[in-house]
Amino acid sequence: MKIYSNPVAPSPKKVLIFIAEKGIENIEVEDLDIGKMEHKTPEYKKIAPNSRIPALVLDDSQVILETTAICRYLECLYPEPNMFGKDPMEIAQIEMWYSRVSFELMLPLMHGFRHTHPHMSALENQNNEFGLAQRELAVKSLGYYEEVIKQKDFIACDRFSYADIQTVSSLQFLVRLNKIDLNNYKNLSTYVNNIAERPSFSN
Ligand SMILES: N[C@@H](CCC(=O)N[C@@H](CS)C(=O)NCC(=O)O)C(=O)O
Repeated sequence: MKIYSNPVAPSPKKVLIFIAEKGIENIEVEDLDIGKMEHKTPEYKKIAPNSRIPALVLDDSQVILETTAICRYLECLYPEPNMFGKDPMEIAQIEMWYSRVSFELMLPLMHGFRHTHPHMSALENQNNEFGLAQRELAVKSLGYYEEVIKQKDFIACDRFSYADIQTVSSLQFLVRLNKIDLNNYKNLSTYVNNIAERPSFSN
């Protein structure tokens, strides 16, 4: 199998963290330089028509796009350690927190970054006003999640799960790119720093 990735892009990074957590060793990584538009070449568009990374190419040439779809596929092939839930309540909690974090935190942070950051002008049809409004929403959400995480080590259940990969990746990358200082959020900083000590996050 081969994963198309990029060393600083958060979406493929989530898959690489997932692969490391699972200890999967048979996946080749090919980095694409987004700055040089290597993800928009006709060759890559044959693999990923939406010009996004990550993309997982199987040995029989089938392609899986979308970070979570790739991770779910790998979870089926490599069930341990479990990342998407072992019983109905865990499955529901992980899905619930994954979705809530995606919509309430990651998306406003992502739009805030993509619509206001000069580096994104080549990739996004930027609307500064929209970006600033999304950033404002993200700040509200950070205040909310600062309370949510207060008594918890993990976002969804009493162990590390896919929902933590989504949450910590969003907080590590996208908060900074919105010029927000995560140190102002003591509980979230502690949560992120603890999880970031896992070997899977150090690659
Ligand atoms: N929903 C997709 C999003 C993938 C995505 O947006 N990847 C970014 C890198 S983190 C990308 O390819 N950006 C290129 C662009 O915006 O042109 C997923 O979860 O995999």
